[in-house]
Amino acid sequence: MRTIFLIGTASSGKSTLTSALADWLKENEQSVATVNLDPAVISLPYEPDVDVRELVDYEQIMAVRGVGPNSALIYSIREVARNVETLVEEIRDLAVDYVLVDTPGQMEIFAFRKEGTTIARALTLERGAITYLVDPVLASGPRSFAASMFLAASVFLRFSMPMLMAVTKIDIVPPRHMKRIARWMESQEYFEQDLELSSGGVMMLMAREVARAVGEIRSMIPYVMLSSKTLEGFPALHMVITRLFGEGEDELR
Ligand SMILES: Nc1nc2c(ncn2[C@@H]2O[C@H](COP(=O)(O)OP(=O)(O)OP(=O)(O)O)[C@@H](O)[C@H]2O)c(=O)[nH]1
Ligand SMILES: [Mg+2]
Repeated sequence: MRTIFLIGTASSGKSTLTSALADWLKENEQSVATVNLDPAVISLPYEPDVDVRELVDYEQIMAVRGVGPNSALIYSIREVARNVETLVEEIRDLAVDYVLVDTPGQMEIFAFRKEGTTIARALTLERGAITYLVDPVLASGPRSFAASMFLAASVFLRFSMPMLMAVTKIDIVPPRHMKRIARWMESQEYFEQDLELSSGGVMMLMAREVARAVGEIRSMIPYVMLSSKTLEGFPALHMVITRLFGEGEDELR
């Protein structure tokens, strides 16, 4: 059983990718279960097999405790962490090849709180990996690209788990922009040059160090570019996932 956690900033495409990847894996004769970990979500593009909304009532927490939406999310995730065994049992009973875990929209609530790592550890019944979604909309310039890479690195630091980056929505981003992102990913020199050109003052002095750090992050975390709408990049995604799980190049039956 391989558990894949889909983590990314709000609206980066986690739920859409969960849905599309589940369908893609099923078409390739793998058994798949989807898990919704977002207590506050109203509608999803897939029918989750395991749903955290059956464990916690986000609206009620908000009403009873008289707190706002983000605090209610924090209380909800605490409640989930306390009762995580229920989810574990449900997942174990499904006995599938792949478990896809769609995490909450408010990334920091899952990624930067101890409840998130507790839940991730518990839901990794055998092997686990993270697919970190990079929203190309939030990487439109060299500086925002660097910020996106640092965010990915902080998620990598939080969870001791193999991780890959998936740059999403390539069907709606202009090809010119996608090419720039690909070159920033591939060439530290090219990225440093662009970063210098887009920066002034202190940032310009830091460009070399920032580019070096981004290069290091890139060398530690593999990446793919994909679209959950056209499914472009899905075979590459599967190949990287397979490699992360240490199962050779291609183990589709
Ligand atoms: N064209 C296109 N749109 C996408 C793709 N992936 C996601 N979207 C759209 O982007 C929006 C956000 O996608 P979601 O899957 O809800 O993103 P999310 O990360 O689950 O969002 P939250 O859980 O609210 O943080 C939706 O309108 C999706 O239809 C893609 O690959 N291509
Ligand atoms: Mg979502």
